[in-house]
Amino acid sequence: MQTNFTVTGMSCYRCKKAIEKALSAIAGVAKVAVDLVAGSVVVTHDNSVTVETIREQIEMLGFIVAT
Ligand SMILES: [Cu+2]
Repeated sequence: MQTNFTVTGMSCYRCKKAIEKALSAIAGVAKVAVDLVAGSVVVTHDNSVTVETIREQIEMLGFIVAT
């Protein structure tokens, strides 16, 4: 399944890398696509990963998840 998050606070390549690294480390996450311009993070994951888990990981890095 694929979940699309709208994330505020991602401003540069390092933000992108930090999110990709943190979310890829979650077991069950297959793919992470960060679009800095659109402010979106699209995560491809299996059913063992909840939206809440992904959201918490993004927020722990200091970003704000709108959806
Ligand atoms: Cu940055």
